[in-house]
Amino acid sequence: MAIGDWADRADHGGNACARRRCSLVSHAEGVLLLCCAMNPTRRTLISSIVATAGAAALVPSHTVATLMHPTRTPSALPPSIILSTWDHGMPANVAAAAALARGGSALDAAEHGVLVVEADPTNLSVGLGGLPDRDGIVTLDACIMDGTGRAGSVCFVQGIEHPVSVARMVLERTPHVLLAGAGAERFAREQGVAQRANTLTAQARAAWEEWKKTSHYAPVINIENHDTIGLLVLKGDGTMAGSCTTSGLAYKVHGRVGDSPIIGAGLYVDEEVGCATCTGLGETVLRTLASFLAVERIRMGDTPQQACEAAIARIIHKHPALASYQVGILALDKTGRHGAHAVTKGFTYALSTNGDHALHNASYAMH
Ligand code: SD4
Repeated sequence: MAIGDWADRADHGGNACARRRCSLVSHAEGVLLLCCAMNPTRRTLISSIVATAGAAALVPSHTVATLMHPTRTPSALPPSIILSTWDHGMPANVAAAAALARGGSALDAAEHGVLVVEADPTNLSVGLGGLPDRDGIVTLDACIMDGTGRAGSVCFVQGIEHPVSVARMVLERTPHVLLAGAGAERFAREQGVAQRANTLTAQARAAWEEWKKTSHYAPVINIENHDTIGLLVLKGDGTMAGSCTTSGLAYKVHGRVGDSPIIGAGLYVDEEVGCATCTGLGETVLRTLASFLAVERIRMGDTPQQACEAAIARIIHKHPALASYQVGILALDKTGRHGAHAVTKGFTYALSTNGDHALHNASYAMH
């Protein structure tokens, strides 16, 4: 598939292109094209594209919010904030900001941001380019949630290019929260989503073949393999949403589902308080419901940073025998303050404030 096709599908979720109605799409596509050609220098390249897009392309989201809510004055509005995991958070944030700038909702931004990463065939831990399970099969997990508590998830799905969009369909078109496996795939097909043959990319196949030589299971998650994308949005009107999407742990047991599609584990959003998302070794996050824990800590008075540190401390406390693993957590409160913390060094996150995008290193507990 041509890079342009990937970019087009990413920005429009596989639906008909609406670019003629949108003057900002070309900027988002610039990032998408770059994203699809990731290489060792991509951080520098992304930064420069992001800077260009951020400075020149994006209408400040408080302007959009003001247009949509004319009774509020700009000075009364919190800034629009987008927070997401790892280096691939940069192009995701740019796409999410573009969705807000087009007048989209926080939920639109949460979906459109991560579509970029799902569509990147070179990404080894998100989307159909991801590393497979032990049997050589890529299975995907994703969820999306808005600030009022509406949530949708899919897990253990195959051949679906944009599981986050199917998760959104679960949210908007069913009375349920979570659909799994073949049932989720059938639901997606019924909603008009094309299911593709679930073949490995050449890159993923080569890695799997190499792994099979030893079949050594070592869930090392760090900047080198980029990991899951979780993305949090606070729109200028105070509404919130989040999304989380992954191919899960490489070489997992077939059928394994991680934290990413589980509401409260990989993602939790409550716009009365704040939101949080996790990345890393999902079993530790499932056992502690770390995203829910962080949001509840904010509810009890923690800053987002304190909440992230408390969640990571709980994970470490509950896993004393576990050596050499990584979990990163991000949190955002309703006033726009953010937090980021990890078990060990190396967790990066992208922070965007009113169209100004920057990559940061999170603090970490184990030195
Ligand atoms: C999971 N938290 O499935 C996710 C992250 C992951 O490779 O494993 N990424 O546990």
